[in-house]
Amino acid sequence: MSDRLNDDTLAELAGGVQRPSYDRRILRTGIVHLGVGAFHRAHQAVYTDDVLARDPDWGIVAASLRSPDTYDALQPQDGLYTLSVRSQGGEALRVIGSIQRVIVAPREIEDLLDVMADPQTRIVTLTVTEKGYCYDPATGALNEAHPDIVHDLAYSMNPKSAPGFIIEALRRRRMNGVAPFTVLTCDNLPSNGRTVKRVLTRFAELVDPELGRFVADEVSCPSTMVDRIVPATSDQDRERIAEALGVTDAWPVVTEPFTQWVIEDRFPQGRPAWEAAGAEFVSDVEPYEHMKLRLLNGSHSTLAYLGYLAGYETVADTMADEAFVRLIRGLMDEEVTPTLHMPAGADLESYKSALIVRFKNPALKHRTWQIAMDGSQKLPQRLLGTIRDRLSNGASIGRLSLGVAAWMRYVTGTDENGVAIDVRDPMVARLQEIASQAEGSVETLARGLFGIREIFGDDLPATPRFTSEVLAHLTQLYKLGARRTVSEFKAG
Ligand code: CS2
Repeated sequence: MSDRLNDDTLAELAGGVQRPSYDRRILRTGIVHLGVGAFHRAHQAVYTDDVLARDPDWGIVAASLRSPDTYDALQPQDGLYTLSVRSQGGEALRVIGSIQRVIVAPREIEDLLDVMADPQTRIVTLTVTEKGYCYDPATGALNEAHPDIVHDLAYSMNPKSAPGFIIEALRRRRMNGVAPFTVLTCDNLPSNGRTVKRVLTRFAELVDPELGRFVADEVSCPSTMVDRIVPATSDQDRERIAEALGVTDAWPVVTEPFTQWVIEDRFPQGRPAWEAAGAEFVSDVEPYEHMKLRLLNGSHSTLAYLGYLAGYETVADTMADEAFVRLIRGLMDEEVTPTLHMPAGADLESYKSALIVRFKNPALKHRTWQIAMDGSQKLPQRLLGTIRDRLSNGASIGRLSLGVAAWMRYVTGTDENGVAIDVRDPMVARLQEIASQAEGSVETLARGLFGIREIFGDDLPATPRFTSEVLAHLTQLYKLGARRTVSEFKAG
């Protein structure tokens, strides 16, 4: 077996592999990151790696809030890992050095709170996925009945959830007279900064009303739009990358050439010069966020449910079917674009054309099953917000409602051949209870799922144009299957 990637073997790496251009030993920790998954390592950690040579104050301590897997892979590597950028044109490898240390939160609670409370830490970034915020997807308010929130309010010094860690760390900073860090969410939530601020303020209020006022008045939560497609790493990726490096990397991350980060510039304690790495600082992220969530993620979820049901393993496989390309292009051009209000100079046409190319990238094995996860948390901002805008203008929702119907068909947990689907969703028990109670009636199934207020709110289930279109598509999906439904799709 070859050596492991780490500070000692860095110098031995095969030629052509880019490596940190700065001295890692002099880094100081300026950022704590919560949720050290592949996305963070292919996005914010890379932007930060780009600026450390000029400013060593922004090293990252990254925490997993649940599993020790990333720690186990990265700790023996001194936090180093490989970023593989893949396209049809080939693969470029780069070793990223910005993560100084990985912490497994459940077993090192005090360590994590210490570093979060340290005055040197000035930003806490997050990629904990939609469900990690413990909020109600339909209203964006803290879900006070969430088991982790109930736990964290009862034992606030021993938190489990992201809001629990942040508020306890802010409480300690306030007690010590240390200014609060900036909270920078990098998840695909609607109005992500505002949502996080709302969730944190409410949580703090429940701990102590004065702390609530402090969070409301003093803590900055800029909104961000983050974009880079990062599929789960496979064993094949690991083998290919080890071969190319000449050393073993237990957990490289694989991504596409495209990357984008749009951030509201509200960092009272300072920030890295991420613009030097290509980040865009703006005063209002919302138009970019709508563009990205509705065009990219809305298409992604639609492709994931329909593609999975049609028997396609990856997004690229799905996009090799021209009928799906037509559907997605129509979804973007005719149903999403009219709902967007972009600042002058934004080029939606090139963004959409680039999206089609990105989805088709055959070098990325982005499984439809992966994107299909957690639909209950994703549907509102990816499809339902657009549907509401369209309905209020009396405009068509044919493709958007087909996406919703495909989600309904998918979460029943049985595919078109009668084979079980491994549905991953925080609401999976409720979804499958509804499916089993429907006893084969498509109408009862749809009615049951529309009744989930946390997803559909009170308005959509009471809007016959919406419910009847979804039901018609769902009926079609059962009758014809996903492939024929897509190939025979006609805009109404
Ligand atoms: C995907 C996103 O898994 C998913 O739900 O839609 O992770 C998507 O790849 C990123 O948002 C792209 O920026």
